[in-house]
Amino acid sequence: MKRRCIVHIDIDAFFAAVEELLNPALIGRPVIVGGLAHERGVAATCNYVARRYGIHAGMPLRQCYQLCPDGLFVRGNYQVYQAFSEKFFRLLYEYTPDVEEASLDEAYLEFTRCRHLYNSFPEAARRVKARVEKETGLKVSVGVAPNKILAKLATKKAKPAGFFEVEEGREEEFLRGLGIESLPGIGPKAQVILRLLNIHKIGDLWGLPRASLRSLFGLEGEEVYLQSRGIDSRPVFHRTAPKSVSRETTFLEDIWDRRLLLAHLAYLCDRLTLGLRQEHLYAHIIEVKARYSDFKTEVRRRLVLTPLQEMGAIYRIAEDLFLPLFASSRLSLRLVGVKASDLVRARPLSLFEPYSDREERLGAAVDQVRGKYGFGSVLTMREKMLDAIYAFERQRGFVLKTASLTR
Ligand code: DCP
Ligand code: CA
Repeated sequence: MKRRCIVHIDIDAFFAAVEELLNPALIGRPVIVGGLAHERGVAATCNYVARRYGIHAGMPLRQCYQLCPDGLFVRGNYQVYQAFSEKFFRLLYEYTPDVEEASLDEAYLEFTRCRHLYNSFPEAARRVKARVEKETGLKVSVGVAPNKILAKLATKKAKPAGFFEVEEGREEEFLRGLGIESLPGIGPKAQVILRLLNIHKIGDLWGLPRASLRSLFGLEGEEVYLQSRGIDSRPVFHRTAPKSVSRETTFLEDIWDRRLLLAHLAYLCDRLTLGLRQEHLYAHIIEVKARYSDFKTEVRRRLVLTPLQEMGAIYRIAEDLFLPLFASSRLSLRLVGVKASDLVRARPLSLFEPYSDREERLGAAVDQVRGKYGFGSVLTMREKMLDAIYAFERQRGFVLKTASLTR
């Protein structure tokens, strides 16, 4: 089998680096992005100067201030970062069509398919790095390896502004000395357990039989076993972001009751926001659709300047759009739908409010509970009303049996 060539590329201190580029007076000083020092909320990121003070992404701003009172705090401007991100990816696609957009500032490139275009992969990867840095003005770190996990670990090693290649035959040597915390499968809890067993480096993990890992961590243990050996066959997955996400449902019988209609609307919004979270998308346009018993269909939409992902915020708009549609008609409804479009990837930052990841954490917590106990385990008051009407299959999740639900 031919050795694959994967390049992982990640912008250093992305938001903070953009701020430095826009305002060179910041360079060399600790910069914290996400809000002002006295504000509530947490740091979205900080530059490497600030990291020397112990500051990191996710730290409450007040704590950042305590660690570094001389730090320069900026709220940040999401639209600007988005523009840099788009430029970053445009450049990458010039080298290969196999680009996986892993996050706003991070990508995997695969050169395996277009190997005939390049004499040397590491050299090609260096060219990509130089080009991105020249065209965007931002520093990037680059890792080159035969698969994704090794490439990502190589980038970590290269940070900041570096380049690291895991050469053929030297994979073991590379992995051996890395800390166990660098593996994605090893969370804080697993770290504590392993450290008690005097396991600190990836190389130390090799001594543990597969069965022990499985009894320690269950299925995760299987993951850890493979990861610690640098085994990873995941393809570089080029996915284009969807243009829109929508959910709609046709009722078994036409509905006239307003509260019941709003309950369906809430359920659809809930399903819709689940889709947005899974794709890491935020919507600028929210749209509501109503089809009356005479099959006439009406659509109302609203543009929001701060893109939304959160259920409550999207539901409020959907309800606002929906009520007049319903009030203006004496007919009952046979279908309702919601749609989110003009989608952007990554979290919005407000110019007027400090950064906070409260909503994302809430969404993630809800998804986690539902993953375990089914969709119906967490419902809003409105949705609970549906619970009484439809027989929800809790084992298989929350399913509207009488209605078709389309993605
Ligand atoms: N980001 C965010 N919220 C987080 C983590 C990151 O808003 N919890 C934003 C700010 C970062 C950008 O995404 O600038 C990229 O995230 P990274 O994890 O790649 O962090 P940085 O690019 O800031 O630093 P590094 O040099 O470690 O990659
Ligand atoms: Ca980064």
